[in-house]
Amino acid sequence: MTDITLVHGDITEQEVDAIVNAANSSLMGGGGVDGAVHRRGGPAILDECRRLRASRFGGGLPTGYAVATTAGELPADWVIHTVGPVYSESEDRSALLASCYRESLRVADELGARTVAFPAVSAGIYGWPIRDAARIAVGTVLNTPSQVVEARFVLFNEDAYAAFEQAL
Ligand code: AR6
Repeated sequence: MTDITLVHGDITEQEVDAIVNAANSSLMGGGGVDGAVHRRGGPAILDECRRLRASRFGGGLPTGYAVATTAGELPADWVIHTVGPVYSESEDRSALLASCYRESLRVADELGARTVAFPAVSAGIYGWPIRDAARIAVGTVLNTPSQVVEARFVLFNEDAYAAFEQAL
């Protein structure tokens, strides 16, 4: 049974077994959470991402998938990179967003991670409305069996925190 907790803050500072990165399919870094993860985690993360691109994910990590690397200099042991869908008004992509959480928990189980911190995947640069993103995030984690004992949603601002509180 996974306990869901909500905190205000910066995901890169979390002392958990694994943090989830809201990456893009290149795995080569970007802004938002991804920028902070690579900036604070140091070059070891990008080195491993490059190796993943050269081996398993030549075409990039597909949307809805997740893959782990070292967390470099971050307090966590691992970073689980997942690629959220860009929000679309004309197409329902919520199954892909749910897949990000399900796959991240699956990878966490493979690693033996028991505490995992998540950002609000897709709710920043990828434009997902926060209330809907929160509903999908909380609902999927609650409905996905795993060995993770704490799924901690780390919310960067007041709106995001309120949306997750309501979803919970
Ligand atoms: N800690 C916790 N939450 C954060 C942090 C942080 N340090 N920084 C931002 N947020 P985003 P996406 C919140 O844009 O929408 C990158 O360029 C933010 O307020 O990081 O999935 C990637 O390379 C928002 O609520 O991820 C991709 O190209 C949430 O985290 C693209 O952005 C997610 O915002 C992915 O966009």
